[in-house]
Amino acid sequence: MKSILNYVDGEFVRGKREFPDINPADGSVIAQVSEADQSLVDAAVCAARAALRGDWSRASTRERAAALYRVADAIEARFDCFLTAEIADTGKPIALAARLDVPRAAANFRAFADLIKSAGSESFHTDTSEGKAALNYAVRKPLGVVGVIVPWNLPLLLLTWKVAPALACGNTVVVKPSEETPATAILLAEMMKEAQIPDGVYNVVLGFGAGSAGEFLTQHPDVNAITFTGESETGATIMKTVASTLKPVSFELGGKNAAIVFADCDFEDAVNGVAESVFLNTGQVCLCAERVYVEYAIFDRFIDALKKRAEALHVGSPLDQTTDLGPLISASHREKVLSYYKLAREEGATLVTGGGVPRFDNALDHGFYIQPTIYRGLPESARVVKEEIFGPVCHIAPFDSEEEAIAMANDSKYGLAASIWTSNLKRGHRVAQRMNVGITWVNCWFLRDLRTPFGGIGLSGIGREGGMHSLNFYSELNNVCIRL
Ligand code: NAD
Ligand code: 6OH
Repeated sequence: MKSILNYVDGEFVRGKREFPDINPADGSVIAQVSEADQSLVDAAVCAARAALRGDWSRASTRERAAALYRVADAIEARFDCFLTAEIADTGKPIALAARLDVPRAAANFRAFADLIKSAGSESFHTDTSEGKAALNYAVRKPLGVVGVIVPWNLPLLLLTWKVAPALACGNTVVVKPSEETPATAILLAEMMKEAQIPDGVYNVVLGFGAGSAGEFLTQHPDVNAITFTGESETGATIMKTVASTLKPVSFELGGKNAAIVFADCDFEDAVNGVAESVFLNTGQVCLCAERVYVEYAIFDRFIDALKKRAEALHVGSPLDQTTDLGPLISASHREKVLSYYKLAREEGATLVTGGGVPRFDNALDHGFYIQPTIYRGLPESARVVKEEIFGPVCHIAPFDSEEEAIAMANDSKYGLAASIWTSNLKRGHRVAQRMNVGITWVNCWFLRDLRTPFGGIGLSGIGREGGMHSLNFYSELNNVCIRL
């Protein structure tokens, strides 16, 4: 049986306990994962601190950018290894991982290498009271040791989205991937070696959250900042933990995202786009739409078309190139999503399609599959319409007016993303600007430019990452004032 070991100070290290890494497509154990105990987390943080005093933080931005390019090249050179590891851990369809997850990992390193090379800093000419002048300029310095805690839905994509800018700014990192998906974080360690990133700059500790590697990392007095992507509740727990050591945090949390479809949309385009936004990655993307609002004039036609799309999705083996939907991540997550399917019935929803577990009559029956599902007929106050489910499911409701659609979309404690489907340019801008979210797409969804601000409001997060926002989080500014 394969073992997945922690990566500390350039070495692969075994912890005292192990836990199984399970393939969600058939429930089989693919590896034993070594859990980091407190002493291993201490060792990782200590190595990261020592590396901060070494060549990495003192390197010129050009040298660091060149190193990040080498990491990107190394990922691409081992594309198939990353693909295989990510698919085995997550069960995501090969076509999806090949077009999204692995390319984005390389793109993240290149984007932040480019950015750090071109990033300027603020400067001001200041008049002094005695009629003279002063010059102010800000110098970017590393934050220090950054703890990176990421979830299981887009493991490599989200990890590199944080590690790349953190390293670009000269920090060192201790990464804690999800217990469900440890493989690609460790594979990336090999790429770091190949790319000659100094030992101690990139460390990985494996394990769980509370009482395990995640909590040990957030508690650690020598960790300078925490960047976290995951559930809103976990964010709240981490915030309490880091309060005693006053660590800055960047949080990308949950969502209960709305799609608003106006009668003047390009119908086919909107059906395709909304279907993708509901079902991609089996609905396990924080940006997925779980609330779909459709203007009355096209409501019935839209439901029929979305139902057809859902029923045409190929739910199957992740290794089949034609598979659209893989399994959910785990048996317990499927229990959670199924509990919402049950709740929808109890709350009085009308089932449009799905609602259960598919049968394959082969090994996939041991996997954690679930049917793509659409409900209608619930009041806006229903829990199914309010709470994040994180599965391939949406509730679809009609609206009369633009104002009503905006009010319903904004009636959420979350505020991550929204999509708007209309051919009316003015309406597109008007409605987009009124969305109480961090990211709004018009006539598209999950179309990413890595230079743009990314994050959420309310329960969906704290702060923004992306482009200069990432550089600003992952560095400290020292303002230098010189009297001239
Ligand atoms: P999770 O919060 O359960 O776990 C995320 C990570 O935090 C894991 O590595 C976990 O081990 C760790 N963790 C858990 N408890 C901890 C603790 N007490 N201290 C320190 N670390 C702890 O989330 P998940 O189930 O892995 O991921 C799904 C969630 O992530 C969904 O809510 C989804 O919306 C959200 N998400 C948000 C974004 C975004 O960009 N906004 C992106 C992806 C996922
Ligand atoms: C959440 O599941 C998806 C997050 C996506 C990003 O952070 C990104 O940079 O595309």
